[in-house]
Amino acid sequence: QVLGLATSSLALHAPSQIAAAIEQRAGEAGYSLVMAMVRGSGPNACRQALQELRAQRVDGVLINAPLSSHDAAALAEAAGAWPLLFLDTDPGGAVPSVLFDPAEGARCGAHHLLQHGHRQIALLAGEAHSISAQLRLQGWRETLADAGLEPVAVQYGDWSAAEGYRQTQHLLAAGTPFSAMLVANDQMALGVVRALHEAGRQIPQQVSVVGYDDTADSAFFYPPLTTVRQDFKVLGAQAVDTLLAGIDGGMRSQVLPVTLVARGTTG
Ligand code: IPT
Repeated sequence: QVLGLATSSLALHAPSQIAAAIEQRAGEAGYSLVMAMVRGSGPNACRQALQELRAQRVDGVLINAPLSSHDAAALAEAAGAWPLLFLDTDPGGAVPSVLFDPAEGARCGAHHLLQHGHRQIALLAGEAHSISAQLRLQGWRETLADAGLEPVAVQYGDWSAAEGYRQTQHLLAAGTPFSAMLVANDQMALGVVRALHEAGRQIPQQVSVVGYDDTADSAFFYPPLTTVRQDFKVLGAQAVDTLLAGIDGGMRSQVLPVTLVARGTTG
């Protein structure tokens, strides 16, 4: 028996760690895993990957690629009785999904900075077309607005360290005063921390940084990264168990908890 995984680029740390966790749980359950990369964004890119998996006769598919509720619903409808479980869509949508709560994750990170007294906070969001990036950004904005604040800057990056580095250089060059940054993932935060170091800004004495993901390497940044933890092992296990239930009958959507891990980049 075979499960399918249609995934965002495995060059990114989060999708690759999620894929590893899925593969492990599938193996424990006696299934093998076939993967198809979703190249590009949107429903057509996803449809292509699903066709590749269909041709390999997988019993059900996990989709870890950003899809709006609307696009996810269209794919699920077209799949008919073939079970699809979505890992990167809006938790408010109608399709079966296993997701970390993006609103809660964003709130934790922003709250942590507010508790430390920060008022000048810059935002570095993820890829503009990604639903999770949009929902995290919205959560940050709402939490800041509840505290009577507007972000001092809003930028977007493609989830890579290189982009975190470049966007932070732009922010510094613009001369906007800021005491903290909320960054939509740890990989971008790696580049952010490097750019701040090079500019002579001390972390966390002059600038605090909060990441998002808590990938396996994040505790080894310098300083160790404060971040929002998404437990990818739990995600992988729940995703496989839910899909297997779907192959036998019904799937129940789940929202998984996130937690703030306070380390050395905030104060
Ligand atoms: C999301 C990660 O948080 C982010 O770092 C990036 O890798 C992105 O995936 C790629 O699409 S996790 C996803 C399950 C919302």
